[in-house]
Amino acid sequence: MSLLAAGIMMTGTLNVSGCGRELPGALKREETVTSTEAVEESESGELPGAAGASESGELPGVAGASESGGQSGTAGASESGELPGDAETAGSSGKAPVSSHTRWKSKEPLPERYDAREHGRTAQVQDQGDLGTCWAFASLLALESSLLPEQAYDFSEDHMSNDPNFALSQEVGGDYTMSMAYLLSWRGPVLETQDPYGDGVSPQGLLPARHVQEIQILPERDQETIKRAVLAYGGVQSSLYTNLKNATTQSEYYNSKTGAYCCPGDRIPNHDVVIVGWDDHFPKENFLTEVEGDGAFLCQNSWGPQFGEEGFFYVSYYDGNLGKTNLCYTSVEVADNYDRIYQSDLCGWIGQLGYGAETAWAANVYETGSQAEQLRAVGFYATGRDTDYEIYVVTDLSEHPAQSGSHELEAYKMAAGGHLDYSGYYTIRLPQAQALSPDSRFGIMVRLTTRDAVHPIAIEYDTGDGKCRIDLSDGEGYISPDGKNWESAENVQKCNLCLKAYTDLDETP
Ligand SMILES: [Ca+2]
Ligand SMILES: [Ca+2]
Ligand SMILES: [Ca+2]
Repeated sequence: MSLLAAGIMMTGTLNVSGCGRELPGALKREETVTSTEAVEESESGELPGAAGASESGELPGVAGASESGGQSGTAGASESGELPGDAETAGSSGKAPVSSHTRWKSKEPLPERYDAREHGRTAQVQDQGDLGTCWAFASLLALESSLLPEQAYDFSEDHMSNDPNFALSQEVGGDYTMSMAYLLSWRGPVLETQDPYGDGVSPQGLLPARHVQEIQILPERDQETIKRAVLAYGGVQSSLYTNLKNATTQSEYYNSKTGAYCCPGDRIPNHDVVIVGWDDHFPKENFLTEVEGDGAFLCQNSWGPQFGEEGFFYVSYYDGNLGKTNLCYTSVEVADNYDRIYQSDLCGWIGQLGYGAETAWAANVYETGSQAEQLRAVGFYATGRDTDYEIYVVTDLSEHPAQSGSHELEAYKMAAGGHLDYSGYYTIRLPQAQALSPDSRFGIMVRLTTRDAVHPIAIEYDTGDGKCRIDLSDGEGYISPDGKNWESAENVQKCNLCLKAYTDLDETP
């Protein structure tokens, strides 16, 4: 059979957050664009898979939505009800991953009001100054919150926003796919003390203080799930539109007396904040704009303690943007959880690829070093809600499987499988580690089926928008519509696949 044409799309509705400033038009990319002519037929009926954009219209608080949040599958972690901070103990004992899904399962009614500040679960208020680094602050404040109250960290926003893989300057801005790419590649987070903010320099060679292994992207406008995430994991990173620029500016959308913000309507978001609580009875009269009803999320900003209520403010449930894109740091492990990470997507989830169907296969081939290793886990993005995955491993590959027309990739073994409710990045620990020989080539592959998707595979590629410095020479990926017929990701589609492997080195005899 001949291969179906594969198509690439950019992730949907990605915006560069410039923290209140007007951005150059080229950066306000909100259209889905395609990069290959082969994509035409698969584009019809396209639903942007990223950032939950296809979920628009979903009603907030759909019953049961939060009950099934998280992941389930053969590689699921323990059911013991753990508290934030268990990553430390779990990681240092058996190097087991922290269960991500059990914390969602509470059937307890949600409180009408919650304030993470009262529980010691908000990070220290920060000031981004004149730079367009709100995206880095929101990411790291949410990450820090997820580790509190047991573990208090101040991570370095400078290190994230100065990362050499990103081509945007600190003045311009960034977005959450960049912070995901940075954290999930283990380039960070590093400590603030190692790379203090705002001095224009970031030392090289710093090592991450923690390893982020899972970031879930919560469904758009699902207030109940956002609230349950705040209770279970801490701060949830989200975006809004604002014409405020710092603590001293004013806006028709912001009541500085009550710390209440609401910009109804369909503006492009340009500022990132962290949701750290809510109040269902926050009076609608507190807003300058007319809102439909009471209720607001409590948010942490990065404009210093002079802004709002010592750095925090309330954003109406009826704001046009807050709650559309929601990142939750659901698994943050110790930095020695695995000895090695294999990856080719240092710039992360930039686009998506598929064959016009919900299912596609992706494989990355990596080469071990001079020591035997154990393959412990595989990591990938679910690009939409309701993703079924199957993970396969093939070891001791001899040649470039697709380029040579060989069938080596077909000799795979299934290693894990399961279901993911939300989009995001997931690390799936294999129930049984797979032995890898020294100086050998091994392939990890996933069969992904994402509801309503036509491009289920996350890829790194050069969109030409000047946001990231893409290196395609660091990967050997293959894609397939059926797990039998493979084509080169790099040679045919000019992309790397977002598909990482985590290994431990065998003890030296
Ligand atoms: Ca910091
Ligand atoms: Ca610095
Ligand atoms: Ca690459």
